[in-house]
Amino acid sequence: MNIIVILFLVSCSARTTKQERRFPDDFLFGTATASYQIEGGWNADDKGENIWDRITHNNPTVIKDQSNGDIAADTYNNYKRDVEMMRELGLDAYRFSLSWSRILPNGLANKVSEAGVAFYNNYIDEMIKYGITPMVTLYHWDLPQKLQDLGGFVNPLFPEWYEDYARVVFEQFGDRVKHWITFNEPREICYQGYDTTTKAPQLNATGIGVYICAKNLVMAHARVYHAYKNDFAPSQGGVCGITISVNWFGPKTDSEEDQLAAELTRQGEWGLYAEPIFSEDGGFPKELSEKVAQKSIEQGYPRSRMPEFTDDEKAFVKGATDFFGVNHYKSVLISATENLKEHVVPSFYDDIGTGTYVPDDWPASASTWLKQSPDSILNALTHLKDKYNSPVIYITENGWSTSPDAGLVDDDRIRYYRAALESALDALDAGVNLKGYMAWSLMDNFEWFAGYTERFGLYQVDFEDPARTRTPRKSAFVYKQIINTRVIDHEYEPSSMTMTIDEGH
Ligand code: GBH
Repeated sequence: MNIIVILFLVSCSARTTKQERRFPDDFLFGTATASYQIEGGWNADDKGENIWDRITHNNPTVIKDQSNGDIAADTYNNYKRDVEMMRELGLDAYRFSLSWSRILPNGLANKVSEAGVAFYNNYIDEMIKYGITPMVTLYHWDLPQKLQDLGGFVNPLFPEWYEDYARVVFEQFGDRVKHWITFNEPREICYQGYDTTTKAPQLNATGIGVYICAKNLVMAHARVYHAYKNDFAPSQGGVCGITISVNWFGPKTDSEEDQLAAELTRQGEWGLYAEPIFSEDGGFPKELSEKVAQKSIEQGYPRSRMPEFTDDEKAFVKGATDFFGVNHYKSVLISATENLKEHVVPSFYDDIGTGTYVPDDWPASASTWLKQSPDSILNALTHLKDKYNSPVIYITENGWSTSPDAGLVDDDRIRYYRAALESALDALDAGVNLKGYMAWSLMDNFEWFAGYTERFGLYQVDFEDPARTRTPRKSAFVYKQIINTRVIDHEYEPSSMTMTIDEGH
């Protein structure tokens, strides 16, 4: 009798919590990857060289294990296996990026590669065949080298080149692809690539490069958005947005100066790219642009190092998006007075002038920059909701790294994903217009300057094996269960490590 009552109570309470916290049926669950990180085939057919081919070949010591993406996970030859993995997981959607120089070997649109287009047609068709929604990023960091030789993102013609490329892409793939993302992570393109040496093309134009790049990038995004809306969306019927890395930067204390410091940091880290597109006023973020203007004059520059948008440009860019793609990994606490570092003058971090702080007791991943942070997604997304009038949001990346020898039982990754998805549910409860979630990543891949020393995959990839065999980690089974049930069951343990494709996928 007693046992029956207890069993009844247990099953009842389990059911109510599950029913309270459910992801909607039309919520898009997926995984994300990027061309240079997985494809390989770096010189297949007539593909042109890009800036990651160039840096890894000419300057390999900047990569931690001196590796490159020449073969990577060899998706160029394994794309059917990739789609099989998507079906195993039961994904609704798959986010991947196109290699510009695979499609346009010269960067410019005078020549379209048949082989490059055929590869992406095959990949997309294979997804469509199994009901998986492709979400395509036009640019995830692999600029054609020929365009870099002309200055890349800081050449004033960049927005034109980018629109030419995008039009080719929409013409070729827009009949099947209905979710477009223009850029992945402008901050990493502009700050890391042009203001520092931490990403290709390592321009290191401190305090200058980031701002010129930011304006050109935002203008290029808007051109492509308008081209799509005017000339493709009416017949193709899709949506077009941008993905920005929005980690949470909260004040270390409640003091007014820490709050202002946190705001300045947010303006620099992601507001430079979000504000011109999503804000009411348009243009670069106010406090930061005033600060940079003032410092520039003090430093002897004839004008601000941060360019301005004309009124016409502001109007062109404002509202030029259908959604806000958010790559979110962590939180950082910001102080106006503590942990201030010496920075080169001029430079982006000298301009911002705030200190960062990460509590010691937040769990650490294999990446020095990544710690599991409480309420991180909730804080970031409710902030965007309040600031920008409830935009449609997709989380286009979120994930956790383990070390190469950590194997298949990745309980720390599972803990991270469960906490992140709880935080996403909190955001949904708070009224955030969140439509989907893409886990980074479907499989292990080339992790930029970290090479293959950090692994983000739900599937492990054996990079010693010419076949680049993929094997599901424990987290793959847990993610599959969440997608299938729309519920986060913290007790769930996979009964075996054998993956199958369920009916309907
Ligand atoms: C994403 O960036 C990228 O879109 C994706 O390609 C990448 O694989 C994934 O993260 C995992 O890293 O080395 O200390 O200078 C996330 C934001 C910003 C995280 C730059 C790594 C480098 C820190 N990234 N950061 S450091």
